[in-house]
Amino acid sequence: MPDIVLATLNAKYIHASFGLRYLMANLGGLRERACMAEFHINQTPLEITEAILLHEPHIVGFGMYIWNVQQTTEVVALLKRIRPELIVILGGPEVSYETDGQEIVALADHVITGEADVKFAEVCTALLGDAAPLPKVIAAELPPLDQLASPYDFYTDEDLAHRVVYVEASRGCPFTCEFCLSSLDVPVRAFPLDAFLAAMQRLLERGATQFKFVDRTFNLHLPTSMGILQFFLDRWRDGLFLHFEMIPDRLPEQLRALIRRFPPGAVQFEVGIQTFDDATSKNISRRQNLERLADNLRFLREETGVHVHADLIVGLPGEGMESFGRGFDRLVALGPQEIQVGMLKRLRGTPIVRHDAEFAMRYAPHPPYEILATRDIAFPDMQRLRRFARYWDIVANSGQFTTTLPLLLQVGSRKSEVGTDGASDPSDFRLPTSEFRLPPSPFSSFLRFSDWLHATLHRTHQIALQTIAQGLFDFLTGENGADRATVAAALEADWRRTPGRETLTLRGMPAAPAPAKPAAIRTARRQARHTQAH
Ligand code: B12
Ligand code: SF4
Repeated sequence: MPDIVLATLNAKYIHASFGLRYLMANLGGLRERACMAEFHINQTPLEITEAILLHEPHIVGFGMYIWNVQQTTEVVALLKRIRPELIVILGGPEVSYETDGQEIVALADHVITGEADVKFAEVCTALLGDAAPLPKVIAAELPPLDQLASPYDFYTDEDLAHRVVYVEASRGCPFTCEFCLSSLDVPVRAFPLDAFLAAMQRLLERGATQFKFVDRTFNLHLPTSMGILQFFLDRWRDGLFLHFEMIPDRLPEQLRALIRRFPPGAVQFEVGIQTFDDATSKNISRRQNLERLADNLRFLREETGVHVHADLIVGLPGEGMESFGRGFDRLVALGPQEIQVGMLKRLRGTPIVRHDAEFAMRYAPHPPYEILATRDIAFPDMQRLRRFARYWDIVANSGQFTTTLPLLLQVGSRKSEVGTDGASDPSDFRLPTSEFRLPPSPFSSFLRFSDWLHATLHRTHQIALQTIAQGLFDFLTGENGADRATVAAALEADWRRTPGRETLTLRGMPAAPAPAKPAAIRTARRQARHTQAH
């Protein structure tokens, strides 16, 4: 039986815990006395507790993140009730700052803050030997990356076949965005590139196809970014998929030339933009060159097959509904395949708290500590934007309605502005007051749809795609007075893009004939749907 169990609750089964694999790899002589136990947040605390206790460990280490702190607190409470002598060690970003007052910290024996790759082994050695008692909170020094044992062999064949494989060529971020935990991770440190690429080679040989880089800013150091891209390009095979996080205003010509050479949909860039408002950028200490950003996004969309996933944040200090809307419209015009609208979260340790008083920032007290209201966005409007984000994900980011979406976003499409074809009457839906301040634009058009959809369905989750299609039809033809045949044809085209589907039936339209011969069924990936549409 292992003396040490390294456990964590992942956000979903498909996400393997990278942090635990580092700790396992660097346990040295204790490695044979340890095992990993990964769970996901939808498993019950009792089931998790039972599985951990089956190992009869002396020490359990938990990887703590914003997505698992509530459930892990229950697990630790159960473990301590059943086996009070069990030593519980916590680590990870959620317990690396503001440890005072956290329920789970009170329940645990030790907390190791920061990068614990090496420190965890040291602490376990001390606890399993007869060293002097250790303090409750132990700070890990930054580990020397060139001396760390590689974690990649701890991805099993099952991980490689069914889960996202996380990899990293560097740690830390030189930027100081106040909402982000990585702003505290200075300085930037790189893993030796040759050893890193050798590890990637082994993963490729073992059949890995999906590589998700967790480097905060992939395009920070040009020779390294180019070395990595060239490495994968030289070994390219069908089915490979690479994901990188990048800063949007740095894409020199040498990097552009390499990026152009990847096949469509094979590379995804997550581009953090967060806000287009200068004053807001200043408030959160984020520097970006908006002109270069626009030029780079245009390049990526027009000259490459890269899937661009751009992030905006709702609720930043100083950003109101209108300025957020203007930013959203600028981004829509730049045409990324996905716009991730995220609600601001107050992450433990981040300096954004300095704005709490001036901007009346109100965050939920429980994880994920989402913004509820600010000086510039009252709670009812924040709720509208939260729903906007959710519906945008379902309708736009999903890639399911790429033909219909432009009909919804086109400016000047309201019934009052373009007249009506005399179709169904609008429901008793009323526009919320702040709507009247917003000029017609993709943002205000989608916000109207989002308000209407919520007033009609009263929910934002568990909505069948057929229900969304009907909602789009009813809104566009009823509220916007669009031509019924045009909308039905667009929805039909979207529907048929996924082969093998039943015919789309829309209330208020005769059923369209089914296609003569269904095409072969392919894996329906979000990226693939966007690629087919553009
Ligand atoms: C992969 C990832 C995810 C995955 C989930 C992965 C999983 N296993 O389930 C997905 C994409 C789902 C995700 C989602 C979110 N994420 Co995320 N994510 C990451 C990311 C990019 C990589 C994590 C990683 O592997 N890092 C590399 C490893 C080596 O570092 P590490 O995990 O921190 O581990 C080290 C230490 O923490 C410590 N440690 C770890 N485990 C243990 C265990 C013990 C016992 C000890 C002693 C120490 C220890 O030692 C490790 C080695 O140095 C990080 C950013 C980053 N680059 O780290 C953000 C990050 C973890 N995510 C973050 C956030 C905010 C989110 C979201 C809320 C974002 C959003 N949507 O708004 C969501 C929440 C999801 C939900 N359901 O609620 C924050 C976390 C803040 C927090 N307090 O936890 C981070 C740090 C990003 C940031 N810069 O702000 N995320
Ligand atoms: S948001 Fe991105 S650029 Fe800013 S500190 Fe975080 S990781 Fe760095």
